[in-house]
Amino acid sequence: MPHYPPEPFRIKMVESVRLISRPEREAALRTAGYNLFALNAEDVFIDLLTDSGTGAMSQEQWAGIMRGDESYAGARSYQRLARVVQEIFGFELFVPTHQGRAAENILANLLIQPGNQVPSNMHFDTTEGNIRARGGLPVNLVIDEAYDPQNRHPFKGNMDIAKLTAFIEATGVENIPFGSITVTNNAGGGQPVSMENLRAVADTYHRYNIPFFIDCCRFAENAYFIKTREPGYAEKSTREIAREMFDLADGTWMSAKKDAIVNIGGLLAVRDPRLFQQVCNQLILREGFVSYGGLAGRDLEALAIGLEEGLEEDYLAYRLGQTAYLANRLLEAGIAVIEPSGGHAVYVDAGRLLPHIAPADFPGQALSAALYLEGGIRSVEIGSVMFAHPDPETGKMVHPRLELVRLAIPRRTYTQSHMDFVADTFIKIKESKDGLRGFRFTYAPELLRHFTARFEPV
Ligand code: PLI
Repeated sequence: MPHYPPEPFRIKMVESVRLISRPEREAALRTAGYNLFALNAEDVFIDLLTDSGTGAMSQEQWAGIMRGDESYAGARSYQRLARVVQEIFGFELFVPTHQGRAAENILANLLIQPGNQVPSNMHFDTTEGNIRARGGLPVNLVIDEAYDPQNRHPFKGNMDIAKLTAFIEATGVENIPFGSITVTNNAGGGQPVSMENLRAVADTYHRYNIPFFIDCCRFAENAYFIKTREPGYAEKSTREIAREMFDLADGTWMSAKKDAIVNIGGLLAVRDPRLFQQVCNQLILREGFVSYGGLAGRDLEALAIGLEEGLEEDYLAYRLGQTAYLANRLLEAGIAVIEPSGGHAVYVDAGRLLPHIAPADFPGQALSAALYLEGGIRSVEIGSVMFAHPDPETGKMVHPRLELVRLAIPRRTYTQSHMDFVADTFIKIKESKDGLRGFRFTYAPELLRHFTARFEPV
């Protein structure tokens, strides 16, 4: 008996992966300064660093790549994408971008003044970075349940409406250029946001005339969670649900490298024609003409096809089933993960597994390093390495509430036996976990430091 719906595809092309020897892994990790981003991908056996741009494209997408129209302006592939964006998102005004953070950069550049604050359930790191880079302050207002890994609230990505209202009143509308929400909530466990909450968030922003943007890179997974978990949505298609989500918003940006199952791409859509004009001007300055935005015509074609494939329900059932399978195997082995399992990744509670390593010594980094050494598995720390920052007033380090390791599952890429190998590796690590040590920085940049920091063992 399979443990989750069988893959609704078969494999037509393969890419070899190899588990290099333990001494080779030790040397690779040392050379990388104990930062898994600095490893050569060939030295990784199962790569769960990210689900971003790492999925397998379908035969339709590859065929689309061959049909891509590379005209500089008004390409056929752009028009196809525009039709799909209009149908799925309901936005007439949009531009392609080369990825999600390019859209964030344009938006932050146009809308954020120093001292402004931008609320969300939880901002992801690039969004935080782009807001801070313009002198703004990202503010996370997710419900408290999100910080309790064992709380099985079905929509732990929800925003706390009371906190949001209090935040707006305290900050002043004039200091809030826009409000956002991330679906699913990547920084908080890939947890979905309910339609009821999206509606309440939109109502709250709109009551104060604050434009509402959705950071929507995993919107299809969010829509499927709504279908399966929220009363009243079982009979609606994920496509209808997605449209209902976007109808609430004044704009959205997407890293298409997630739910559109492409290796590169993004988009930014707005309703306000005046803002759209400014977006186009910025895009031309930084990314490319409005009908390609830093992408090739073939990328636009694959993106248009991937947006539709990413909403297919048999695919989503398998996709979320695979994540839940890995989460359940870890839970059965007594390894705490964020529950219920999220969409694109399993988030292991490293703080709980390694209580002898203080947040300042980066327990998530210690667990990530151990996973690589034990099984050649690459994960990413989502804890103090990524999010700890000095308090602007006191200068004291503020640590995030959870020290997590994310196992992000690329789309349509790994099989159930890969998931079993990952779970078995965790079980081995658990047996000798008390011997694991923390890490300290030998180099750390000011913003987005997890990408390029270097470490040494404490
Ligand atoms: O990696 P980009 O620039 O295409 O997208 C940035 C980005 C924006 N929002 C959210 C919620 C993300 O998850 C995100 C990128 N995520 C990455 C790379 C990840 O590994 O989760």
